[in-house]
Amino acid sequence: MSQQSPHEDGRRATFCRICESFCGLEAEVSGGRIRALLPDGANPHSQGQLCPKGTSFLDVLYDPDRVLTPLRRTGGPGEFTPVSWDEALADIADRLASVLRRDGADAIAAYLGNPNWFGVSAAMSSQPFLAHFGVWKTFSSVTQDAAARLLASHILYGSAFRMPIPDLPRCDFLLAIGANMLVSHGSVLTAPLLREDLDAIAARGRVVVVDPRRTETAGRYEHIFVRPDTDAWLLGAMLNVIFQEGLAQLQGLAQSTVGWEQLRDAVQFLTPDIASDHCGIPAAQIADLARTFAHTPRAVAYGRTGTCRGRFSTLINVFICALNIVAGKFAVPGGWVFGDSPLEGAMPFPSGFEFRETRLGAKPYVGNNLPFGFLIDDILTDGPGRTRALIVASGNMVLTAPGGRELEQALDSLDVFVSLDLYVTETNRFADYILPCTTFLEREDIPLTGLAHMIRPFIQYSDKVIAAVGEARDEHDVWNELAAKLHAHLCAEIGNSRYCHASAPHFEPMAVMDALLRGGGVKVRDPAGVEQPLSIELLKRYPHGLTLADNLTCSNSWSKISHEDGRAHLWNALLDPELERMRATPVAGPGELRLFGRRAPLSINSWMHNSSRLVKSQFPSLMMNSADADARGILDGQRVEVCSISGSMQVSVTVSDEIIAGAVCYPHGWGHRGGWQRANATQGANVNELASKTPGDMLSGSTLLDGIAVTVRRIAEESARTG
Ligand SMILES: Nc1nc2c(c(=O)[nH]1)N[C@H]1C(S)=C(S)[C@@H](COP(=O)(O)OP(=O)(O)OC[C@H]3O[C@@H](n4cnc5c(=O)[nH]c(N)nc54)[C@H](O)[C@@H]3O)O[C@H]1N2
Ligand SMILES: Nc1nc2c(c(=O)[nH]1)N[C@H]1C(S)=C(S)[C@@H](COP(=O)(O)OP(=O)(O)OC[C@H]3O[C@@H](n4cnc5c(=O)[nH]c(N)nc54)[C@H](O)[C@@H]3O)O[C@H]1N2
Ligand code: SF4
Ligand SMILES: [Mo]
Repeated sequence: MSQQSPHEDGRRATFCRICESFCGLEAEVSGGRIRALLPDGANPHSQGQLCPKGTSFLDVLYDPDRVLTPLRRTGGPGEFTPVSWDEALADIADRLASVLRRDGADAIAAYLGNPNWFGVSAAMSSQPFLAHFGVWKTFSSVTQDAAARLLASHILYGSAFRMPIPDLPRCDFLLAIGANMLVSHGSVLTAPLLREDLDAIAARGRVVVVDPRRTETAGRYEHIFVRPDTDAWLLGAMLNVIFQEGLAQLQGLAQSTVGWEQLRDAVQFLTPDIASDHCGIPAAQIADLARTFAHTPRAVAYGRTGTCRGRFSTLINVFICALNIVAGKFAVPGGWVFGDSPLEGAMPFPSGFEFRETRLGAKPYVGNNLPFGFLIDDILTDGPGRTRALIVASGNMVLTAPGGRELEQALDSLDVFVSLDLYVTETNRFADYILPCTTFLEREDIPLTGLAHMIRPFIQYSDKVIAAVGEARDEHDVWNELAAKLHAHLCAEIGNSRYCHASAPHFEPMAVMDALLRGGGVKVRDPAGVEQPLSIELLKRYPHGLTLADNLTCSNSWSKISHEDGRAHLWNALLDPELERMRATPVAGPGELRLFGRRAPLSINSWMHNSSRLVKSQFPSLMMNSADADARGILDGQRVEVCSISGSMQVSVTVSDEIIAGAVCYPHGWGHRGGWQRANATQGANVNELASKTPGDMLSGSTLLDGIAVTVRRIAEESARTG
């Protein structure tokens, strides 16, 4: 079956790129418009699985509030006038050129938001542009969701870009820490049939969820309540029990790792009793969990964002990997393994971590990301080398990152601020230009970010389903044109190869992708049964996608370690001060409240709240345990003020024993006041105004988002504002 071309009527196979599941979609096209988005039952990977965000994406594609021409700021924040692409790009190029002439690349910063990683066009072209002009002040959503995980990978495996995944199809015991997999649909994990996979594990074994809230995932399986930001104690104590009770795989550790004795000594003080005081889990349960984990042959510990945004996130992520390795669950079926990406052979895996000297001191630089707070300070602090120009690609930091009003002030003070987006957002309302980009339905792609994290190796190519709506352009076209106006041509440097003008005269990310696939070393059979290297051409012959293997190899994970000695490093001197800091941390006192986040099935971070069918049933509220509500005289539904050292918000309360006492919980991505009218009309506050720009985990620079110390007090009805 051959691929149809854009505009052709009929049913078109493609895939969703909102989250990491990359579910197969079928688009019904007539007259050049998509009339419906349906689950693709013929997609062998997702087999008809699709969540309501996928089917509702037409609300974004044809949103009357979507930006469809370049906009130039002509007044206060949010006041824009349409301009032509030529005019916009010429003026942006002039302004960037004068910043470069005057202050050099130090004065330019970039923020790449979450959707940037969900498409070949953006992911493969933003870096070449920034690298060409020497822009190193790069920031992203990673500081808000995974920097600690990347740093742990650098420490253990020698590359921040190597992240293991749990081999769920063959595992009998899943310990999920700080991950709400049934709502998020998995992160650093591509498994569109996740519910089926978890149900199957629970049927043959156990799924144990460690979370301060009885989430949708915890409620369906086994749940252990933990106090926010205390997993380091739980995991350290589990490791200690495993070492103390002779459950560690010492022979394997001696052969294939270094630093395991240091790890063993480091956690020696962490008895289950001490851990229990901190995390609130009974000591006997901690010890039992450690024993069961070690004794189950096919077990795996997996953590996600709830382990990446506290004060000890690097330590926690090292402990999770170490738990798997020490108990012999690494590189085995059902355990903790590296995925089998078809790009593997063509991709380099550099260390991805250093302390970078900046004019405001040394900062961790994790996977090319600086701590977000540094961006704010760097813009607002006078002196040579200060950031004067900012390019944001698919990011909405005012609602997703820390900084609050100070961030807004910084954004409004820039000489040049350009945003590539679909909407006028809370962030780019301060921009000089908004450049309208295509959505995933208007561009060709492969599930790039998912390839290394698929529990069942799979790949799919989708052409654009329809031509770009309005004047929207693919990200790579924007970067290309901007580069051309600055008399530059983009090239991608990948490993020792340089891909310039992959299809001259224009830098074509998909042509680079094709070269990488061909060079990746994976061979597959074409529909006629002839073995061929993987290529885009070949993938076009499988419109619903191609299964590359039924299972992961697993045993090859040791060979994917990037350290020169080929071993996993279970300890690093960087962790010594972290451990000391942990030892000096007191147990949470009575009456203390820690704020953490939650996701909703019908939301995706900050940007699908303009879809009526998705938001009409969503009423964000502060979840609070009844004991904490009673102690403060707060009733269900009442309005409260929540204060941290960084800011405050007024919200309504849901009293619920779904949440542990001593904590409160509020979703992020609300408090809209951009150009999205339906979103602006939603209730809800911007929880990130309570987040500090000073990192919680100094080592990785991660933002403290889960475990923010807050106070909550009831506000008199008459002074309650909506929001
Ligand atoms: N308190 C708290 N804060 C959090 C979190 C939390 O749990 N709690 N979660 C964090 C996490 S995990 C993340 S990943 C970050 C996300 O943080 P960001 O990446 O900063 O924000 P998003 O909400 O994903 O917004 C993405 C922007 O991209 C635009 N966009 C969508 N698709 C496209 C596209 O195809 N092209 C272009 N050019 N633009 C597009 C949207 O309109 C939106 O403005 O938020 C983080 N912030
Ligand atoms: N529906 C929906 N799906 C999404 C997104 C979305 O916004 N909406 N966002 C996407 C993105 S960008 C990402 S990164 C992924 C995230 O994927 P996940 O990490 O699986 O999703 P979260 O809901 O953030 O899960 C984090 C869990 O950690 C818990 N938690 C908070 N603090 C702690 C703690 O200190 N210890 C422990 N053990 N748990 C804690 C929270 O209660 C929450 O249940 O989801 C993706 N998928
Ligand atoms: S689970 Fe994720 S990829 Fe699948 S339809 Fe929903 S948003 Fe799209
Ligand atoms: Mo994320």
